[in-house]
Amino acid sequence: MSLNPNKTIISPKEKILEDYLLAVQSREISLLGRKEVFMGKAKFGIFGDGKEVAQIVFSKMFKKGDWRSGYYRDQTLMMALGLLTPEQFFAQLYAHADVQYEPSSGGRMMNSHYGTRSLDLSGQWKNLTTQINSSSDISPTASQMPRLLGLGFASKLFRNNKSLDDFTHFSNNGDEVAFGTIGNASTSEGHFFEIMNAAGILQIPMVLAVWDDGYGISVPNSLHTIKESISKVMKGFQREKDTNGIEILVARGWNYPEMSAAFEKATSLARENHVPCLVHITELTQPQGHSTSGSHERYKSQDRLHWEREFDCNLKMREWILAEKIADEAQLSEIEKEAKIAVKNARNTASANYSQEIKSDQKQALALIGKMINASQHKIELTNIYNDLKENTSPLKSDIVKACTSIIRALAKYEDVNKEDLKNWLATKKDKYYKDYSSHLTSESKDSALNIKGVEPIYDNEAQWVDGRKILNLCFDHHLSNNPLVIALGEDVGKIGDVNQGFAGMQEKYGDLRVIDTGIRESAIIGKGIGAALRGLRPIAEIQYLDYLLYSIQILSDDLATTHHRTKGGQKAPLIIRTRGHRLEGMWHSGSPMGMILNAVRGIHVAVPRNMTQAVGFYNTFLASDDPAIIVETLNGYRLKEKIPDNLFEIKTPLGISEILQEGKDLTVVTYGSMCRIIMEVAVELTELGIFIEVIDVQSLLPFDLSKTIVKSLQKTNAVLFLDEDVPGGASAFMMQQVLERDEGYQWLDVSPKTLTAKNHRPTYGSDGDYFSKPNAEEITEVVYKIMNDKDPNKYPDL
Ligand SMILES: Cc1ncc(C[n+]2csc(CCOP(=O)(O)OP(=O)(O)O)c2C)c(N)n1
Ligand SMILES: [Mg+2]
Repeated sequence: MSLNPNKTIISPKEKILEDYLLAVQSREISLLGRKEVFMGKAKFGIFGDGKEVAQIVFSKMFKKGDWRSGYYRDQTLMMALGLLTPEQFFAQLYAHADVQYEPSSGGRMMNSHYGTRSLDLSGQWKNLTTQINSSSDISPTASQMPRLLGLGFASKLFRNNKSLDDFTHFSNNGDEVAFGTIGNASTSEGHFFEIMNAAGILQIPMVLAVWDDGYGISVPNSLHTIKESISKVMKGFQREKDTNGIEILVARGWNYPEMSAAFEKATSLARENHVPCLVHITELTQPQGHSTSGSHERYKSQDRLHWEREFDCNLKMREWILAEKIADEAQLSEIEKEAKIAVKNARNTASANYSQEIKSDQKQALALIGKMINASQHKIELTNIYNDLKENTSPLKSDIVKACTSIIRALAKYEDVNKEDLKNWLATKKDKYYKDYSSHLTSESKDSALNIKGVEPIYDNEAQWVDGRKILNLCFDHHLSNNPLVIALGEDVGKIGDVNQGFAGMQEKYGDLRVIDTGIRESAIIGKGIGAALRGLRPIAEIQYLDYLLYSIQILSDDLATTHHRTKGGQKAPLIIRTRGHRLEGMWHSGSPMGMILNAVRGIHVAVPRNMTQAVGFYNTFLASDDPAIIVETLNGYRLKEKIPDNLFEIKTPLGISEILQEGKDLTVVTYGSMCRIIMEVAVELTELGIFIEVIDVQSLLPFDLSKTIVKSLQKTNAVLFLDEDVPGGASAFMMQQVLERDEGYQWLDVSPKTLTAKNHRPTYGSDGDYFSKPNAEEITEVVYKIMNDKDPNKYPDL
């Protein structure tokens, strides 16, 4: 069957042959990549075979400044865009931990997880409009969707908000298109529908290609999608005359001109008119099956396998080139030969580059070990270790560490100058190796939130007492007026200024491009924030109640928390998530699932202010930094009166610096957030029992007490209670581990450490529900007294 070029613009002859070369090269990469895994040179492989031609056509739509948010099938797209070389492909397959060779992730992510570098080596923004940008891929299916929404949404803001005109290194008048890719099966995820609905409402420049190969691993479309077609499913989303919605286009994945026509139409609608488009690319194949983990012969019928061979896009392109007499058989064979050689060479270069550093370390280790062998009493044992390491032709860094550690252990009882040399050398290497994998969890730039010094509030004698919400309102007004990059978005944030009126009046003052109402779609809210932050904006994305953070915890955990780390400092998304929690009313309005958050979001700072002044200090800190953060305001604090500090706009709450709210000598109580007010009331009552507690508000949970205030307090009180509204074993367990283990606080204790938490269930409704579900004053008093009784039963006899 020959393709029939129609009215679409077809590239000139040479360009088509260049495209064919790339398609064949990319296929060779997939074939060779799979072999590398089976030969044990790499651990796992997933490839883009069967999608080559579609991705080459798609690549022609991109311009400088545009963004991609895609998934692991896109090697051809990345190469066609000039964002990936075959050497870099293999460097990632081998996990080369050097961004010079593997710029997507510095060897941190499994192969085919791509991304470009938005930041220079000092962590500062590059000019994003002079490069094509790819946000960094992650593995969870459809998780590229929330971020894609934000990338497209940012263009809308840059185009329509004139105060952003000066930020020419982020955008050129909002002309940038956010291009997405997703697998057919992944469209079954909720993220897909949530985001397509949001895009259709927002009218943003977004073009999403669905690569449809009929399967998601082994599961066919009949089990994934109504009518086995996502473009049919989406018909109700289709825009019509004078309505919003999306444009839906369909093209077959082996048909070059058909795809050109579809992508060109979609891109021009998106770029010029900010219409989001879905381009369903059907009839794609997956010649090597899903990944190196299995073979597709197990689940595809003979008929299907036969069809896949016949409709292989590269084969179809070849047939088309011959039919159209663009080249003859001999020329194509030459191209195919050239591709094979180029890919083999790239593999060899990448492999040599990957092992260069390790082999040099291996050599150094062998030299140091060699010096010890003769002098040692353990000649045979050492020689065996030496020989094993020497004969290892593809050593890992861990092989070197293991060998050196064995030697040092074998010589534990012997003094040897050479042993000291080896120990020092190993310590330096280990330091480097650990950094290879663990650096850049949060910003390491000069703008890191950890570098921001605290500035205490100063109060005038005449300082006004106002509702806590007013303090926040003044803060948000200040930032909106001083930094055009700041935007706020969330449910009810716009017109009514959020459910507690922190943003009251702000939409009226700054417009709906700055203070933005959204639908009820928490993942989309966070995705909008992530995408906008990746493009230089400073969003404050609101999750209305802490309990509803669960709807977005996946995207916070998988995407935002990992952005800086997984790109080894190549990308940042300094998004602030604003939410409110702790005690108020009922199961879904008074949760405090801090343990869940702490365990899920390493890489995001977590601030837990006890009042709105402290919260403002955190907003000021984070907006001056380039790290992402979650700020949990206290739900019951908006109507409590606070004094307006004289220096409200300058105050900064520092990260990881605990504050002593009350000094005491008998027992240290460690807490945060809403519990602070309760414990301060209890502290007064406790003095009547002759107990003087020291109350410490940790202020931020991630990072936690870097100031070591708690351990210093334990040196004085020798007793500790961790007080928390989370479930038993939640945030209280985290705090206890940090204090007793990390900071070695155990050594100062005269009595067992204790936690007092909420009950082992969701807090129940009503005043009594709250009283009996969360730690109450009487319970706290009882626990504190019991600790004192354990500590000194004579002074504090049983009550
Ligand atoms: C949330 C989640 N569930 C399961 C997986 C495991 N998984 C990886 S790829 C895949 C199938 C995806 O199929 P499709 O979207 O059609 O993309 P294709 O691989 O066919 O290109 C699955 C189930 C995952 N990565 N993420
Ligand atoms: Mg699929």
